[in-house]
Amino acid sequence: MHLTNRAGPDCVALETTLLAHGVPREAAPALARDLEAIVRDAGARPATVGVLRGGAVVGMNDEELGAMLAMERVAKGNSSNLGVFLSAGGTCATTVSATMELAAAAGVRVFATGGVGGVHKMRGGPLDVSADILAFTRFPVAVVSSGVKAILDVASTREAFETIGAPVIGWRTNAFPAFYLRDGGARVDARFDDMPEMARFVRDELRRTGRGVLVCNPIPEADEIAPDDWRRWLREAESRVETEGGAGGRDATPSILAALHEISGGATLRANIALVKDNARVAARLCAAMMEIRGS
Ligand code: PSU
Ligand code: MN
Repeated sequence: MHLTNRAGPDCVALETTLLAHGVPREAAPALARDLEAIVRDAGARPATVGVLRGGAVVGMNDEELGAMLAMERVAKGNSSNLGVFLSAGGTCATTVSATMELAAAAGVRVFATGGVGGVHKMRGGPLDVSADILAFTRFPVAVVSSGVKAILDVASTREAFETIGAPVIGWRTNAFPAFYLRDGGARVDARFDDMPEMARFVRDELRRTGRGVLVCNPIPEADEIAPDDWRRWLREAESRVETEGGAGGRDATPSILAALHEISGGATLRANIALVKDNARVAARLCAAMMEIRGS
């Protein structure tokens, strides 16, 4: 693999799929800049991850990120098709699974995203389980997220983490959050209220097991979406995507997110951006605290 590694253990990985597919394209460059600035301000170094013309990059520069986000259509790379882009000289944004894979190869231990993928069942479609889940069994990276996307079967997704034996921990929460909602209806394995304590746990766990940790940071209270609005919007978004012929496989998540952003008049987009930024802040603080542990 051709890997340009500008990162290391003092870095927080950021992914490109949420930029290229999770928000309207015109919002992506500013979000990318803001996330990198937030990580720096909180005491770590940002390392945005993507694949450009067959080369994996951990720590994309402005030119590389600008080139990717200027493309009209950017492919979505997860652990299953990452190698195809690498071998064919292709370009793709990386999802949680592919970002974990490349971050691990670059020695990066902390990664911030919005929400991880999981178990999804759309009416009439097959059972869709994101590659994100199993990536936690393979790559020693702590992923700071607002739990899993609320468009998923949240309870089954939480069970899947139990099945694969990856720890799910809460930053100042006992509840397993679901993206726009602070409480997704399930629990975390352990709650941490103190950053050095969480840093020690994460550092030791990554070393001991060689696999990932899901760190759950609920969306800030002020940005949470009212559950009633959420249920209404999701029903409408799903039926819209279905009547438009459905969106299978890799298009499912981007299509539903885009429909939600429209139906909610931008409320879900604002909430999404707010939670991603907060996750970047917490991830950077976690990374900085891990760097302070002697011998790490
Ligand atoms: N977080 C966001 N927006 C996103 C994602 C995360 O706020 O779009 C992306 C991540 O890259 C995650 C992907 O891996 O959604 C899940 O896609 P799928 O369900 O197809 O596995
Ligand atoms: Mn999927």
